[in-house]
Order: sequence, then structure tokens, then C-alpha cells
Amino acid sequence: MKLYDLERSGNCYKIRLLLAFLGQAYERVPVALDEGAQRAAEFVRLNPRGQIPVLVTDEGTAIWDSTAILVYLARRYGQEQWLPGDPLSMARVMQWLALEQNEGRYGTARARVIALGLKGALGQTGTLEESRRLAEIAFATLEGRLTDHAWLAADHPTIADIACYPYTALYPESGLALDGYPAIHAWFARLEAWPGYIPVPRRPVGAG
Ligand SMILES: N[C@@H](CCC(=O)N[C@@H](CS)C(=O)NCC(=O)O)C(=O)O
Repeated sequence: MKLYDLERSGNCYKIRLLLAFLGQAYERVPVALDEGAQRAAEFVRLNPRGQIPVLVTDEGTAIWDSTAILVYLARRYGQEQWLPGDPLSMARVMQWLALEQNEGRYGTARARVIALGLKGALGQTGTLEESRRLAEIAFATLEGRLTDHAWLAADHPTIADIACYPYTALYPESGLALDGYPAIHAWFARLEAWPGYIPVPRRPVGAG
């Protein structure tokens, strides 16, 4: 398997985290977003959206979008643990994947892109204030569930937790506060203690 990625990308980290939990070996292919490598013809053949992550499977099929890749890896290598296959469990996972790709992406993740001045299309789609408002909705929704449950979609971690964790955990880089959300902090600690966990790509303190 090959993963086209970049260290600082939270979307790519979702995939690296699941692969680490699964204990699956893979090759990393760095994509220099700041130099526009995502718009090169050979990359656009892999992902017409011009975004990372992209996974090329052992059979040579390219899969783009972090959600699609999580679904593929969870079902291919994770038995029933990371994406249970019964209809209700699957729906419960999907609702958190939807939160992540809406309030998460246009909230917490976009606030990080804007606050850090990162290049890329996402930062052009809205303001910092709009992003922070959406992030608050994401945080409140997560806190509501986690106040009386250990995990988002089941009684064990699933790809719902893996998808929602990275940009939430990167909240300081988005210029957001998470003081009033004790259940989210407790969930961070549970996921960070899960066997195989690899650290979220925080920028070193003092980095510009
Ligand atoms: N919904 C997509 C979003 C992927 C995405 O936004 N990727 C960013 C890096 S985190 C990217 O490749 N940006 C390239 C650009 O904006 O030109 C996913 O979950 O994979």
C-alpha cells in the first residue's frame, strides 16, 4: 500500500493513525502541497480533486478522501472493530464521519488553516469567525455524546473516533479554547492510550 500524504495534514494523520492501530505496513509518498504538487497531472490522475490523502491499494487501485480510505481500511483489515457492519452500527459511525466533514472540516480544520496561514483551497472558503462558530458546534456535539459515553459510535473506538480526533486535538493551532469540555479531554486521553497510538502532528512550540 502507498499513502500519498504530508506530515502536518490532519486528514492524512487520520489514515496513518488507523494504519498504526491496525499494525499494517505501508509506504509514505510525501506530496509537497506548498509547491503545488497536488495539481500536477500525474497526481490529479490519482485524485481529480487535487487533495491528499490518497491511498493506492496493494492491487493498485487509488482511493481518495480520508473518509473513503478509513472505510476501506477498516473493512479490509479491521474485521468488525473499526467499522462494524450491522446497519445501525454503521449508521452511528457515519453520523460522526458527517460531523467531521462538515462542522469539523469547515470549523476546526479551516480555522487552523486560516490561523496558521497555510496555503490551500480550504482557507479561501470562509472566514476565521465563521470557522470558529462551526468549531463550537462540533465541540458541543462531541462533548454531549462523550459526557456519558467513552467512544463516539460504539462501546469501543471506531473510525468515528479516528476521524473526529485529529482536528479537535489540534484546537490550539486553530486558536480555539477547549476549557469547558472535560469529556473531550478525557476522550483524548483514552484514544492516546490505545495500543498503537501515534502522536497527532502538532507544530513545535515557537514554530511560525
Ligand atoms: N475531504 C477531504 C479533504 C482533503 C483535504 O482538504 N486535503 C488537503 C490537505 S489536509 C489538501 O490536499 N489540500 C490541497 C489544496 O488545498 O490545494 C478528505 O477528507 O480527504
